[in-house]
Amino acid sequence: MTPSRLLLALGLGAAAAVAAPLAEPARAADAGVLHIFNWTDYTAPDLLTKFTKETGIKVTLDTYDSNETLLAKLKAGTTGYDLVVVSDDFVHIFVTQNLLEPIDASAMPNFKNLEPQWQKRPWDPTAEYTVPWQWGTTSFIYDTKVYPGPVDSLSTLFSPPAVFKGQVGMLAAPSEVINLALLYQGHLPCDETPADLKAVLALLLAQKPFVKTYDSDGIIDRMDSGETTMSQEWSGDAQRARTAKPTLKYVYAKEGGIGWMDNMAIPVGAPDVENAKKFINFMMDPENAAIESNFASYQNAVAGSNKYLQPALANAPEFNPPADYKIVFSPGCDAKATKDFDRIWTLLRK
Ligand code: N2P
Repeated sequence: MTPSRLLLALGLGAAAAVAAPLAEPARAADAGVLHIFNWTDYTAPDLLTKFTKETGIKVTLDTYDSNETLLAKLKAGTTGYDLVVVSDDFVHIFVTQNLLEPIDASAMPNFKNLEPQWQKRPWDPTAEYTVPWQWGTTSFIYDTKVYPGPVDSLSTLFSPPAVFKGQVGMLAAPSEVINLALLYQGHLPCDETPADLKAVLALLLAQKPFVKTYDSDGIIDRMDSGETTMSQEWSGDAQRARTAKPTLKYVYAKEGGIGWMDNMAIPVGAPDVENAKKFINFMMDPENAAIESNFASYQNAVAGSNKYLQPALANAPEFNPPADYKIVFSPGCDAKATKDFDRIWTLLRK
């Protein structure tokens, strides 16, 4: 699949979120240390060591499990973080709420290394706030030893065969779960039609007895131990799970899957904007981008990085969606859809 084909599926979201009051800038006690806040299990340790070696800048890393968690943290005020990673569909929410610092990425020396189709992304057309981190798809994995299949539909995840009772893992964020359920039911992400959302809630409530846990962290371990035998999953983590346990299979469902790109950004109030910019520029180097892809198993947006990929990753099915696979990027939900999703999520989780 070429990224240009992917771009066909992209759309612009309506920015309708309410502006939050600005937090006082953080004053980190350890000035000069770069504080990164990224998704769990998503930052190559070698990359941080290399960055420190090349620049002398020390790095700390904290993690979160969803865009919703990151948003809540930044909205709550001073965090002391210099660099965060936001998914495409949430960028407009962070920008509208004045949570991101303009960084003018196109003026950075390595910006030219980005593949042209990722230099102008619909969620940040002039690279005013963000630079691509990695991209992938969201679908699910299952253990072929527990259920031989064949499996070609999201129905296996949402209306599971009896053998999966109490053994399904789902991601822990409304945007992740509801958008995939909407896609399964033939709708687009961020759908606000009351009847469609009612049907999604009914689907998720019926699925609930099959669900062991809603948890976006620790999926690989739970699938490896057999605590869960089927799980909603992101493509790269699915590749890593299968490498640990070869009976696992990532499903390219006939209904399609959700596509996403995560993006580096600098939060307003970051104590070390200049060091964060150095790190962003560092990540647009082909070799560095490949170190990250080789660790997390997702595609990056840097031209020339492919030659540094490990063959096991470059040839992995999770890394290479079939040419006819329907990948749907979420346009980014507006305030109304976000509220609807939160209501469904509360009803599901109570
Ligand atoms: C975490 C991967 C998160 C990617 N391991 C979700 N966009």
